Amino acid sequence: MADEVILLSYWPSFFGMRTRIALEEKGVKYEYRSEDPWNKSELLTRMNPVHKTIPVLIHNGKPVCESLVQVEYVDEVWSDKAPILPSDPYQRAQARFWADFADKKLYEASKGVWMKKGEEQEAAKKEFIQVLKTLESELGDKPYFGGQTFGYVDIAIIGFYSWFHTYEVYGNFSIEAECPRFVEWAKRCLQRDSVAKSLPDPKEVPAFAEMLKKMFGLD
Ligand code: GS8
Repeated sequence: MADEVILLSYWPSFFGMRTRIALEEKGVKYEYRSEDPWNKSELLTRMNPVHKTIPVLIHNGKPVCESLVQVEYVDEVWSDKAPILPSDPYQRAQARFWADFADKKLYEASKGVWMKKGEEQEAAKKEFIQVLKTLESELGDKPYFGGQTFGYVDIAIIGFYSWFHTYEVYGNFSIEAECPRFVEWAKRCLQRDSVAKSLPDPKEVPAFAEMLKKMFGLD
């Protein structure tokens, strides 16, 4: 029986982009179902009863929650091609460390860049650039975070790039001027079909961010 794979996600979600990229890398056919995370469907709350967040990957009726868990799951189930995590246990541990760093540091700092104002925003911008510089130094001269091939850490981080234009619009700064090597890496990743297909047009994100700010009463 063919696998039934459904992804509940939402176009501007960089978490959802991770799972899409992983599925595309593996060439897995899947049904994409757009879910509004702020107006949750019965299916979403049933499939992710703990967090009720997107993305949710549903494989033959069974849900897998949390984007990084989904990427690892996809890698393990469709293990015959395009490995995502390194096979060496130490390298694998390092890859998980940097993906976790992206969630804890990059995501947190990025929020302040477009959601805050004044001094808080300036502090968030500084922190955000600092985090990118830390990532640049981890990348070093390698084409991808894992070395010569596109992999787990690249997948964990690249979706944030689709929001850079939005951060720049709100933060009134140039990320490329501060972190050119990070942007070079992002452009390299975008040359892959799996990434190009999964990331939205950055020019469409500011209007979405504006709508979110209104919804959260931040303006
Ligand atoms: C984060 C998912 C998340 O925040 C993951 O899957 O990696 N750690 C999780 N999803 C958001 C939308 S994307 O920003 C979401 O579903 N929010 C709705 C809510 O919090 O109720």
